Amino acid sequence: MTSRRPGRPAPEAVTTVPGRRATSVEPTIHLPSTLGPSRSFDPAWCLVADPDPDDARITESLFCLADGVVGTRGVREEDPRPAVRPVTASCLYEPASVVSERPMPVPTWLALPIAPELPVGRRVLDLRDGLLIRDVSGPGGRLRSARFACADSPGTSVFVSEVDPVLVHMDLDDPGPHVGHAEQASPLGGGVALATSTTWRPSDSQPGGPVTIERLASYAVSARSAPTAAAATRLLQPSVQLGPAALLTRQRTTWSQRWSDGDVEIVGDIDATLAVRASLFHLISSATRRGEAAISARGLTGPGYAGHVFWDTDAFVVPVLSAVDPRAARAALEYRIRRLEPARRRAARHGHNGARFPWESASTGEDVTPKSGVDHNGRTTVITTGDLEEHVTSVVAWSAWNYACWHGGWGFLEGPGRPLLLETARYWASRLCCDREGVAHIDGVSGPDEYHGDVDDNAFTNLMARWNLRRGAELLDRIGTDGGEAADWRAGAEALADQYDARSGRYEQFAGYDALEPLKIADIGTPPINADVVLGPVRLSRSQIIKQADVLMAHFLIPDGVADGSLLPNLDHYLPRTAHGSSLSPGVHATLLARAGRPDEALALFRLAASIDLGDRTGGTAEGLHMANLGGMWHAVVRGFVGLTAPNLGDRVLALAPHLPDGWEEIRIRFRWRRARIALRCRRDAVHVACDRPITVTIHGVRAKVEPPGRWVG
Ligand code: IFM
Repeated sequence: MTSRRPGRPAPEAVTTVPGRRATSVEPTIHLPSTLGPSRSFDPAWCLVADPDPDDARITESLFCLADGVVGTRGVREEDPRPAVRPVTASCLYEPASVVSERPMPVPTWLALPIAPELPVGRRVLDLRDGLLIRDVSGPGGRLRSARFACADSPGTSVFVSEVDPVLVHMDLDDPGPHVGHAEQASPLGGGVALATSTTWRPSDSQPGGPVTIERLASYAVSARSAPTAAAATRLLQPSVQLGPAALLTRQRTTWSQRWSDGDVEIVGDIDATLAVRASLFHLISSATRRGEAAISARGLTGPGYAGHVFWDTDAFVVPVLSAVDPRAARAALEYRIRRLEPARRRAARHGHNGARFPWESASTGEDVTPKSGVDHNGRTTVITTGDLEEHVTSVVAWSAWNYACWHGGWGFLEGPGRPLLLETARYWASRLCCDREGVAHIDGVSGPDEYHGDVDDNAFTNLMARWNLRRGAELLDRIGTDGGEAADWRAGAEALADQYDARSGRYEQFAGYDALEPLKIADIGTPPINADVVLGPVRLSRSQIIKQADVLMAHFLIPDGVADGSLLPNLDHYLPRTAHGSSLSPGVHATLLARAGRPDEALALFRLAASIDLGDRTGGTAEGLHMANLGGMWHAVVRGFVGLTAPNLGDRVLALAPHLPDGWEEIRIRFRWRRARIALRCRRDAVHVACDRPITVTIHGVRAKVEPPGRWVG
């Protein structure tokens, strides 16, 4: 099998520091005066980009501002034709071929007739409230601008600038408001309408002084029917009445609440703090809280992977949202719930029961994985991932269960989440094949390691299917409408081959893996590396080099579903064979190394994860940020270094097992769990637990009850 988008080989040099934190920046950030006083620059909250024409598209991804409905890349406001379309709307696609869908082009709200002669200058993205600020002087004059995507009014964006009149290329005698409209419909039924209102006014105090330009824009977006311009205007009206300053006040309130519900700070490591905060910012920004959230592999930050939704969302993104923004997590699960019918049809087409979710999903819920691609030599290759990567189905079920453990409880699983558990279990029950000895197998799949396609008994796929069957049976027991299915599912789960060898404590990745050429990654280069480019697909598929965590994904997702004591033997076996050729990989390994009590090794992988987008480490950031990797950094800190485990349904104790690497004095995290808001400060010798309701925790197994407002434990 060939990998779909080989990309360029990763550079040799190892950067251990995220590349977008400036060390010397003026202590004050100047805003256009309409938006209030200047603010202080805080290196733990501010991403900075100096002008660099070579990486403009990378910065555009990193500076994308999104609100779950639309995302606007960090293009300069006056850029009439940026290389990548600047605006993306959630879950809005058009047909790309007979089988596929791609994001529908969306009209842009920017492209102002100002300052074409000015350089882009230094820009700061202030994560505290999602304000993108630009302050640039050139031979032609000066421009100060700020813009934001209204977090409490999704679809609406604000741009304000103060600019020398000579740079303004429009009739300044007519201050407006100038109203604009655009509409675009998708042949798939959905569409978008845009309304803008633009005003400009000369300086009151200084003749010939800077002109203030304000533009407000609202997008009405629907995946089902094309909205009218009137609908967009109705959305825009309240914002026009409030004006930019009041909208910014609301923006601050909304983001301050979001950060108080979910934050990460690492005392002693500003780079790590900034990396995780930037991750949280972009993850939270990519999800709507109403209806359904279609969170693609690149969120709303760029066109990579054609805007398709992968298992990345269910395994890496939804768990973060479950802990920091439960309504967004619920909306992401709703996206899967609303696509059960096509998943059922797909299972039926293959002669199975239940529901099989697609490897790549867009608006319809049919599988939209392309059937061919182009490799690094320009040759057309067959893409088989859509047929073979079946594990997405059990990971959707896992994501629903995990959400229930954090928030939804049995109520969610017995109600709207029920088919996500039961229909997937039904699929696996009919997908298993028993041999004469009564051992059940799953043949002809690809696990997460895409270097080895079409294998039998992939340990991860089988372990997840077993987990899915057991949890499905548990739910059937609870709702009491069984008819013998629960017993069948339990029997299937017990019969499944899992490739475990009790003597070595190791899972063989799939039947026959151990007999492959015993190459290690050090034999061919330094990860991250595109091993398919180095070895060629044929030799690669005959070697033990793997693209990303595969067996270890089971330890990552279902630690209670793998053999006791099997984490270390599998880490020590598979990590030296892993290319980290997928951005999903470093965060998983960082999490597991920290959990295994090896925090310094974990930190190296964490830094690799941080460099993937902040340093464009693998050359893919221009096409959008890697959502799974952003999630992976949160997992590494929260589930890895802090060692936080939310209890299973029915249990009520939060477990912590902190392991801090050298140089990290304290890890501070905030999250929500069930009805509580919790803040932890983890040091090597003690943990401060703050909460707004009584909770019970264990720290390295020692139990403590904590009453609000909290106390030191340990
Ligand atoms: O889902 C991933 C896959 O695991 C590896 N290739 C890229 C996909 C999208 O991020």
